[in-house]
Amino acid sequence: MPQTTNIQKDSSKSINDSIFVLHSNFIKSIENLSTAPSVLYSEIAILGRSNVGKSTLINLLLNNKNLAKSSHTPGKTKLINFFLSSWKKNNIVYDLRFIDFPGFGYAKVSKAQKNAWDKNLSTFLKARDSIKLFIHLIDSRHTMLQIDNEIDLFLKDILRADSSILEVFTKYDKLTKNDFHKLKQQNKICVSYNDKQSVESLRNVVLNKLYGV
Ligand SMILES: Nc1nc2c(ncn2[C@@H]2O[C@H](COP(=O)(O)OP(=O)(O)O)[C@@H](O)[C@H]2O)c(=O)[nH]1
Ligand SMILES: [Mg+2]
Repeated sequence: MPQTTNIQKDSSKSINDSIFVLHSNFIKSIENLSTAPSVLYSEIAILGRSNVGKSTLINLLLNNKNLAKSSHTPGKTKLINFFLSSWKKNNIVYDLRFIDFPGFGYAKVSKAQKNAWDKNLSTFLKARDSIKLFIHLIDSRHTMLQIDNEIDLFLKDILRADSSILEVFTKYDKLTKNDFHKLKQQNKICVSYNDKQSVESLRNVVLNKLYGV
């Protein structure tokens, strides 16, 4: 699989080195597995309940605020969206494919539609073995929600030996200083759209999880 382009390897650099986002683009939207793009890259699934900040985080990580549609209306995204991004770290270029998923527990539909949609998502996530990293977004203000517990159990259940789960706490700008420090003390990864450094650090964690760099 053409996942990395090795220009010049320098393993002496630390995990916090700068990552340059060379290029990012939208690939396609799909409804289910049958029309998913062919497997060419390591894929990163961004998951979490509606409105937790999935689309916003993809735009931040991929350095293009117009890629994933962010909305003030929970549950707007119904399709599974694929994006490609090339990142350069220590002269090595990494091609990564990100997948933006509609929120689990999609809000404004009937229970039957919601169940059908959750089943569709589960089928996709179980079968798509090119997903090497599942990023589970949790709202830092509401860290004990039932839906996040369900997502966590589900991901642990489908996790393959060559993939991993990463919990990321969003919207930390809305926390009191005290609550923020509590999360940081537990070594939780916190991001905010007001904090570029938090996004840069997360890019480093992503490359570290996928490639150990
Ligand atoms: N305060 C704050 N709001 C955020 C942050 N990230 C996203 N939001 C807002 O949360 C809402 C939902 O974001 P969105 O990315 O569409 O969530 P999604 O449904 O999970 O894709 C939007 O109004 C965003 O502007 C953040 O870091 N801080
Ligand atoms: Mg979204």
